[in-house]
Amino acid sequence: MTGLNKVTIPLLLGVILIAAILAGILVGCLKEGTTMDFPKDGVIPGDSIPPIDLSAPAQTETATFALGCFWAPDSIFGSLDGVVRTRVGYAGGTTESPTYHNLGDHTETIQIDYDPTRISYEQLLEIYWDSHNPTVQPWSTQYMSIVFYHNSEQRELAMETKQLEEASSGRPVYTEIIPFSEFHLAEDYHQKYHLQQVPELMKELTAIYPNFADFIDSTAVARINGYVGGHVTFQELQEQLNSSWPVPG
Ligand code: MHO
Repeated sequence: MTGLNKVTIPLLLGVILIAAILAGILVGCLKEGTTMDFPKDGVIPGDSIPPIDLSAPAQTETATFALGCFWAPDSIFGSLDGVVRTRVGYAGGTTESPTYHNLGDHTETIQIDYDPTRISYEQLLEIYWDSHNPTVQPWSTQYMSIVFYHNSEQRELAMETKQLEEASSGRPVYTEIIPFSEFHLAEDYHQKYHLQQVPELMKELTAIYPNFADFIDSTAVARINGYVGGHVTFQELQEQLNSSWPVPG
């Protein structure tokens, strides 16, 4: 009996440990939005370039933000009406040709091209402040909170809204507000990350956008990434994909 226990108990503990590790991995995957339940087929009707990508506005402005890991912001900002393109990369540092595993002093950053007649920089800033907690001191340069302004108007708005954040939270806000200088595009596997975890959708989309640069720059792809992240419903997504941008003027 004692002999049996000597073998059985450690074996049982081992099995429990393995089960706990597997459960942990599963919960981690759910957190990353990889096993969500949503339609994964026929997202683009007719499997051809949708209206939203046939009429992208020629005039856009750019916003550049750092707010922690760039995967979720790519999906949050990509879901917004008025956002034309998103891309993720590294900015703010001096290390030449940074990569994810050799970031040096750069920070994970998202760049957003938007149509200022459809969405304002102020509206983007509102979403920026709401999408992270800038009162928590960042653990590393990689995950700093930074607004990289492209002009003095953006700088003013960033400073004003940072003050409002400090007033409403009653705590210091660690966000830096610095001039934009350079943006280094991140590796392909980081672009529209949540969407890239859904093979059914990727199969459909890479058939429509065989060139990965077109995939990154597509408004439709940004919206589908927003949908996978849970920021728009299937119906809202369909309306977005089928809408055309108004001709300016
Ligand atoms: N490795 C972290 C963050 C990735 S983000 C691109 C995670 O798995 O959540 O820094």
